[in-house]
Amino acid sequence: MLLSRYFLPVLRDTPKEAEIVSHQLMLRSGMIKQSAAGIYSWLPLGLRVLKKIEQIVREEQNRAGAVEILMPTIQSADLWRESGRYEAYGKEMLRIVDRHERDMLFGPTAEEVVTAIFRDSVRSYKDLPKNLYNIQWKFRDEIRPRFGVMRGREFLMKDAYSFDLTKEDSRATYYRMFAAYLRTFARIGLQSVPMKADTGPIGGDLSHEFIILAETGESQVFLHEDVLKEKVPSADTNFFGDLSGIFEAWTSRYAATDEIHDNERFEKEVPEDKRVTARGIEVGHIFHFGTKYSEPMGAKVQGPDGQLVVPEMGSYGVGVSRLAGAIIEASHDDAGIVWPVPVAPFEVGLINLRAGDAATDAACQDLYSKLSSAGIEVLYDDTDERAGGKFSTMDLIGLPVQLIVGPKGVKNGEVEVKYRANGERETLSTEAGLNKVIETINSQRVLA
Ligand code: 5CA
Repeated sequence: MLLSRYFLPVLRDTPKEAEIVSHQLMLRSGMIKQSAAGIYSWLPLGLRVLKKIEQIVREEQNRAGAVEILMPTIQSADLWRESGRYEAYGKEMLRIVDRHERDMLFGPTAEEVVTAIFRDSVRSYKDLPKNLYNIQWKFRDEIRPRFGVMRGREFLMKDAYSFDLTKEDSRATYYRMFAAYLRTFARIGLQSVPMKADTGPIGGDLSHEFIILAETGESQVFLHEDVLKEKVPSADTNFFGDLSGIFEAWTSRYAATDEIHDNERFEKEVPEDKRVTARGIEVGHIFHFGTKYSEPMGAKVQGPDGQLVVPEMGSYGVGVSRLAGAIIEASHDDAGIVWPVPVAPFEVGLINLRAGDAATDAACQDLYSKLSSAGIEVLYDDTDERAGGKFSTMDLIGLPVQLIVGPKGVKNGEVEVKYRANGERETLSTEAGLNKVIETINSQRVLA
């Protein structure tokens, strides 16, 4: 992509309305634009990040046997009357009346819609288990939308819903989603910690939040330091085998948010030098709630002995748009964002220090096409802005590697490579620089 053709409305000053660094940097780097309180447009740079997060979430859901669908944003109130949640959900639900005076709503979650899909099309235990997910916009009329996309009113969520024949099977599904979440956040470049949680309006007997540690997090968290050393399941894990060992390993030590924190237990179970108190951001939340929706909504399948069985359910959410902010909270410096390669909007920023100079233009064009042919995503700053402005924009938008090309270097057959994460720079021959950039990006793209 040529910067001269791109739409990158960067701001030099920090917008006053933004309280936390991710919100400030998302506005400054032209990723998002507020449209109304808690409602944002995603501009090109932000949209690329959002799509990358979405794709990683999707790949890990698919790996764990979940099947993608797409449910509507607008739902019928009648479905929610069947589950008994229409009145209970309260003011966070945006209620709409259509032209025929029918009560509709903008979905804050989709347990009812998916249970209705299931009940009308699955009849036999032989069709179980099923796990259906979608990545769709949700609306919750939060009383205090704040922190940009971290607590929005409209936000993108991945929500999966599982149906199993027995409690035992649905536990196994819960563990599978648990393991998938560990991989998902690790692939995004984040260290997540699962913590036992309250179930709130979703309900159920078993629930975990996945928390990213960051100073600006909304929750206070308490944990045993060694939880941070647990290993994430590798790609060759058999996701359809017994995953209870992974679950046990990650949940055997103390880890809780302030909502359910028990200080006496914390001090009893965790040696003093292992106690970590920090702030965290909830990026995922999983629930195991049995027949809370399947029962009242009449979802049943024929069991092996001919009797009707009400399936056991769970639901599993990831805050896809919130993650864009959470990554920035976890990865930035004074100059701007520092994107992990797997979610970077572009992988390489190519900087032409003398746009208009024929030799420099030709060298940049050559590097641009070679990187592109190697499958690297490049944002090429071909504008005639001064060098200082180019450097600060590149640092602000946080692309992992910068390739800097000026007339002097071109004469000597050299380029400069800068690594955004540690600020290191090196001057290499053009060919060595090109290979180094390709190697660096490829080595950081995927988690084994
Ligand atoms: N039905 C369940 C699971 S699919 C559910 O709705 N869970 S939830 O309420 O915990 O939301 C799932 C995830 O969405 C949260 O972990 C959080 O990351 C994200 N989320 C929730 N509310 C907001 C919000 N107002 N803004 C941005 N993200 C949000």
